[in-house]
Amino acid sequence: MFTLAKASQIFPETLAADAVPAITARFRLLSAEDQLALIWYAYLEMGTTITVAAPGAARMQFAEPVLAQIKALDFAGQSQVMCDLANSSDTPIGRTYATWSVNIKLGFWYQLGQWMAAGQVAPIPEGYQLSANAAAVLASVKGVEQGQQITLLRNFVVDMGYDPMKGEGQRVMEPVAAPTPEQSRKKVFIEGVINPTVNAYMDLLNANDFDALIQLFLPDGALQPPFQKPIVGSDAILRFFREDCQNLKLLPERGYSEPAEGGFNQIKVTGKVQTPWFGAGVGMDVAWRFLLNPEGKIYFVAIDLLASPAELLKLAR
Ligand code: 45D
Repeated sequence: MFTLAKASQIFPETLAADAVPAITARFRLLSAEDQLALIWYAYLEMGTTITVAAPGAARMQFAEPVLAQIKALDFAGQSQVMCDLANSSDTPIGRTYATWSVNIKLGFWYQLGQWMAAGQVAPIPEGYQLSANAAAVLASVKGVEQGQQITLLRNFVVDMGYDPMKGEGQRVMEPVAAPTPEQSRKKVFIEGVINPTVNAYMDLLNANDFDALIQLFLPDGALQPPFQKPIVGSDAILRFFREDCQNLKLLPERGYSEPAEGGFNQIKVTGKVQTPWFGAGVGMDVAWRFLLNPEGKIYFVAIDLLASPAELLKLAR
């Protein structure tokens, strides 16, 4: 029978973008000043080709008290807060930050970035020289594809702050919007795959219909996001969907399915995913690796950020 460890090994020829964890590990070794400056330079550079969508008020309300507190400080105080966040120092702001969902963290930095550009919050000092290591990490960031670059920026932001609960605590998240009304939903077409569960997965996630989506999973099923450990059990997966997966756009292109042992079915699909932060400006190349039980319920699905667009076509053996 399948265990989770074994399930995660399906379609082993899938090449994920290993540059992302490698660059993230090198980034973590840099000083806080270097980290902030590096993100600033990377962000400026990206801004010439893609723009970040301004977060809505529903998301920003949670970060506003802390943002107001930071804006009221002098430049030295503001720089200190940002360094403390990058250092994961144990401060009240660092603890609050750690309770926010990913999107609130990103919204917080989006606002600080706007204020830094406008001169209202301490900028990166003019002529700041990155250390040799930081310059090398920045060069690596610039060298990867856009989908990998935004994943890196997201990783950098997620890791900041001080979390005594190590991710196990209650999390503050933006409200969950109502699912897309039935009549405005679109259906995906996946070349080479005709499977009701896989199609429903894509369509329900695209419609933000998380309550129906979770019904496709076995109670002890698991979902593994890119570069993360599997999230196990429907309660945890539903929480993840509500917290992290609103307004994603899944654009699966093709795939194939083959029988696995015990009457299970393994299906690999490749295609693109867009995040609401960048809209159609950035399409991330991904693979979904599904393992369905004989009744068509999801026992395991992994989402991989692919190493290169060539991986999109690497399907049948
Ligand atoms: O420190 O099927 C400054 C799942 C300088 C679900 C700054 C999925 C100082 C199941 C510039 C101010 C979710 C797994 C900082 C599929 C400083 C499923 C600011 C996959 C920090 C398909 C920086 C979904 C800023 C995927 C503002 C793959 C940075 C989603 C902003 C991927 C960065 C989404 C932003 C990604 C990054 C989103 C907005 C990678 C957003 C990235």
